[in-house]
Amino acid sequence: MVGSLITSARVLESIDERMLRCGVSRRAFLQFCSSLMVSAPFGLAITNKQTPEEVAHGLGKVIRPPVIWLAFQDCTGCTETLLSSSHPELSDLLFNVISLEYHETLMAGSGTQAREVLEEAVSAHAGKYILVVEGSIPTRDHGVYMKVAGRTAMDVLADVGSKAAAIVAIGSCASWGGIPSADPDPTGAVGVADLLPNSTIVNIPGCPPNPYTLLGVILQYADSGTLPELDEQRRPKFAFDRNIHEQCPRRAHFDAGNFVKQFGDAGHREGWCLYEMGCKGPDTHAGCSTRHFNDIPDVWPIGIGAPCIGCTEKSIAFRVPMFQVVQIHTRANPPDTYAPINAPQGIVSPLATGLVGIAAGALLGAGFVASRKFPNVRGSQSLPGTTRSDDPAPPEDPVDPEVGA
Ligand code: FSX
Ligand code: SF4
Ligand code: F3S
Repeated sequence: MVGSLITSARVLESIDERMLRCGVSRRAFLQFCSSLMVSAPFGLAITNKQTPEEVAHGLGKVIRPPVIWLAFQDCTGCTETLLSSSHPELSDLLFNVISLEYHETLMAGSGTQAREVLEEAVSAHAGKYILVVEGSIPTRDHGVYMKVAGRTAMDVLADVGSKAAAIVAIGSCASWGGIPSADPDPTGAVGVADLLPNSTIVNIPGCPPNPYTLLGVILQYADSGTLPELDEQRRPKFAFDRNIHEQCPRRAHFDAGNFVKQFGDAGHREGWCLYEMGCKGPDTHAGCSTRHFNDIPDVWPIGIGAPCIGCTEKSIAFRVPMFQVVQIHTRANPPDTYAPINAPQGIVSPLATGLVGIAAGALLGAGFVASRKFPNVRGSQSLPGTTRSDDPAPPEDPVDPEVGA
């Protein structure tokens, strides 16, 4: 796939020029821009546009950024997750939005031919390309545990990374070591930032990561030449500023004290909270509770009944045992503070019932008014194809044209 790009990609062209040359119609480009508006995460320059025409106008003028993708100690899940995205199709992204110069898994060439392609791409686009790194880098014994074309991964990263405009470390392995760095860490696996601490690096952890986060970072760079705002672990805030536990669909069960005690028990079948099965959601920042995988609703760990292992957190995944229960740091544990569900029932006087009824009625009324006043939250993410919070409201009295007004 990439091989066909390699011979023609030395001269970079704008997305408009590229599409015109490849016979992509304006209509198809606008459809592509519509899908970007839906699937690209909120909070980016591209998702602040109002219409597909506006996106097309800006994006069309963009020079396709050259991208070099290196794979080190990995399971290829990061590439696989990108291959599974369909809004937009991967081929649109690869062939039209970016100029993918080198990707060992996707390219047809191998051996000497592949090595030459990498060398040519690095020298032709030095200082301009985005380097995407997948997998950790072995450092023990001078990095002898991984060699590509006779060079250690450390050497390849130092060379290709030092000439990149920016580096995206995709997946937990490239971000900070991931699975290969789990105890006893036989290869001394580290992430990109450990070896190139002074480079411009965006970490997109996750095992696997969410493909739309990579899409968002690349689109932001392509559209404006800037990178999104990062947190202290170099993760894009637009995707990692939310806590799984606070936006989990099972949160009501946590608050009610309904916990799965064993996989397959009645609570598990009912979709109860997985906290006691070691769920790390309370300590984990990621968008997967609202932006699911493979473009399929509910396809994410907790959605399919597995506890979150904290795969986006440096200090949790592959460090803390999978079934170890985490402390609740940020919130009181409701079962300790709320009345037990099966509290023994006493006899309640009719007067007390009436007073409680009045108080509950007042609270419900206040809650209703508050919910009416609650503004749309622009930062929330939604699945591809779902309604955006800032979409215009539907007309109040739709008129059926067949019937007439
Ligand atoms: Fe690591 Fe990527 Fe985990 Fe795998 O290749 S982040 S092992 S899902 O996918 O590097
Ligand atoms: Fe969801 Fe896990 Fe929190 Fe339970 S502990 S509400 S399953 S994130
Ligand atoms: Fe990872 Fe937890 Fe999400 S394991 S994919 S951060 S639910």
